[in-house]
Amino acid sequence: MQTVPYIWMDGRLVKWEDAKTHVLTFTLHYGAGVFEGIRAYKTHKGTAVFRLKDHMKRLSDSAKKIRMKLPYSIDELVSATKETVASNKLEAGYIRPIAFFGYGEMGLKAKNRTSVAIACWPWGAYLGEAALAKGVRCKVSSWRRIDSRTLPTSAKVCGFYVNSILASLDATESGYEEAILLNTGGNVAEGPGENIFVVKDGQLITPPLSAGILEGITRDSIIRIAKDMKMTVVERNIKQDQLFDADEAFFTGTAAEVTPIREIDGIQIGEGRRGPVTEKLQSKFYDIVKGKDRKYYKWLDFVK
Ligand code: PY5
Repeated sequence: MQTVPYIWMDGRLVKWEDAKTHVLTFTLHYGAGVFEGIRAYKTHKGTAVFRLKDHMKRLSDSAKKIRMKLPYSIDELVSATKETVASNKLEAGYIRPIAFFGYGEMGLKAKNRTSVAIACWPWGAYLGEAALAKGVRCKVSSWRRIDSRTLPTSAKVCGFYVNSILASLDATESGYEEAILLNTGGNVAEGPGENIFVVKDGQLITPPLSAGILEGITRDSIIRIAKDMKMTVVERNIKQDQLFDADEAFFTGTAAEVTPIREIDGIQIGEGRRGPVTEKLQSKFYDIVKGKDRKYYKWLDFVK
């Protein structure tokens, strides 16, 4: 990975190479920590962080669901993020805040001190630059998305990503680029780190939050953009075979942005390339994050 000079850790900027923690860090052992993925984009008015406060609000909500008290307010985390991006002179890239229980006791009931770190680095297209235009080939994973009766799936918890990692590896080791996970009820849930949308007969369809998905901020942005474009957006369950009938399909996520899906389990989706609706939404999305659409300035937080 590409490094930058500083990482914000527990209230101050430390050198990248000094942002360390003890091997008995509680979260390293049990996965009880929360994190976020945020992007900063270069605009003509300087660097802007996309929906920063919404991400920090979700971090705080995630923490609450694992009984973690964050030692900083949402506003403090927002300013710490801007300070981190600015001091590293990062024009565009990815921001990773994480809150974890540190070193102390090892029993499961331990309430070790919560540490918070905010790192950032330059990071291009998650599924590759070519994927944004061409689309990706996906595999419906044999691993089901973790169930909301077992874990608070709406939270972005470190340990939950073992499920995502196994699905990702299942897909890539079988020669695909990304996985799609069904939930334990057999409906489509999401990608390992992305929400999913399909286009059918001019309608935009995406699984509801009750499918046990992460309430993606990019998902919400695309829903709002589509509605502003007067498109019909439907949140409803999607069966696996309905994926194959789709005219178009795409992923949304901070890392993945808007990535078209061109094939699922060897079956071509639509024309087998980025569809026109996907392209329209994708291009609007990039205009917005790059500060080219005044109407959506409310989603941009300028670092200076
Ligand atoms: N679903 C899952 C399981 C996710 O991890 C993510 C984000 C999303 C959906 C999309 O949410 P949002 O639009 O709010 O980003 N994944 C992270 C990201 O930064 C981590 C990827 C490794 O995109």
